[in-house]
Amino acid sequence: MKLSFRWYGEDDPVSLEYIRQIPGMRSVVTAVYGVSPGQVWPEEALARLKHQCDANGLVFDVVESIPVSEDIKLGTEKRDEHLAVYCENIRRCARHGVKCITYNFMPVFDWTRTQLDKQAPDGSTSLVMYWDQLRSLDPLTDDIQLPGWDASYTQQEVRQLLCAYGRLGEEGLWRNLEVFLKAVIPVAEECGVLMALHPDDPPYSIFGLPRIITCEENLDRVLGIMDSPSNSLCFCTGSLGCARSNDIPAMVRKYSGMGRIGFMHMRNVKILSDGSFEECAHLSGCGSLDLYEIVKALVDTGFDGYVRPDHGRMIWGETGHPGYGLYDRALGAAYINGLFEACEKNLK
Ligand SMILES: [Mn+2]
Repeated sequence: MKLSFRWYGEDDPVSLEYIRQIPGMRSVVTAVYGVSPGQVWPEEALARLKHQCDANGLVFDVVESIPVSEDIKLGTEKRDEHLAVYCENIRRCARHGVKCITYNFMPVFDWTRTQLDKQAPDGSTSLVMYWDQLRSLDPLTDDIQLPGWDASYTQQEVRQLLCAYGRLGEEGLWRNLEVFLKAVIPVAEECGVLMALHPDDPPYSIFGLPRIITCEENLDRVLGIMDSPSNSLCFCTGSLGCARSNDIPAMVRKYSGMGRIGFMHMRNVKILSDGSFEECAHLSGCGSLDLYEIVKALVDTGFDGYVRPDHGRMIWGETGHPGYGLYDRALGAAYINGLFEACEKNLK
């Protein structure tokens, strides 16, 4: 496996100088920020990222993410133009050494949480999603702003998007995903890039929006649309793991065995009795997921893709991007290293 770490660029309080000190760290996962979906990424910005990583002995070869515009997801009249830009961005990333590009196909909102700094008994804080907080909200009538949501939309725009996706429905979203994959996967193949689709977080409908990257049946369907190694998964254990019905170690074993996982996001999550969830430390004993069984499934199937510790808690007084501090993600990386070393030595 290739150990990697997400970096939000020069504004990230976590520096590359610190990231390189994590044992076994190889790759930087980043993106060109400040460019809207549907616009090309300047070559100079990509060259700069590569240079910054090189200067720190790290490899810039994973992008997270190139966002997919709502026009592509909705299939508006701007779709073809945005698809052409998307393909151009794949080519540009590849020219600067990128091998894996993450994206998601979630309508309107990225990940959904109700609080970003919920304090645990040990004093650490983490992201949580509590149904009793979410149920009381209705984006069609209330002016709500949840953490993680794109603040650039006005409430009126959010309502229009919600209505448009309501009309589109799940099958409409599937059709638009198919159009997207058929346009970008051949370009990715040509460039030697893996497109890694991140699951919906959490993997079920929120506010009636269609969500399709949610479960084994639907992941099978995605991979079947284009039977190409470039049509791969970013398997996020914490996102898929918020639904008890997803058997995460079994799914990892299956898709890694098929050679269809380009990128692993590894984190743990604690599912509560009403289906709410709390992000927690990576250690299996701290949450609902068995990280040992997940790593064992990867090692048994000869996984050679990218792995990164996903969201960490905020500990030791650190502040910064919620979920993306240095300390707890570094602890996660060390734990992941240990699990891989043990599983690999056991195999021999
Ligand atoms: Mn993830």
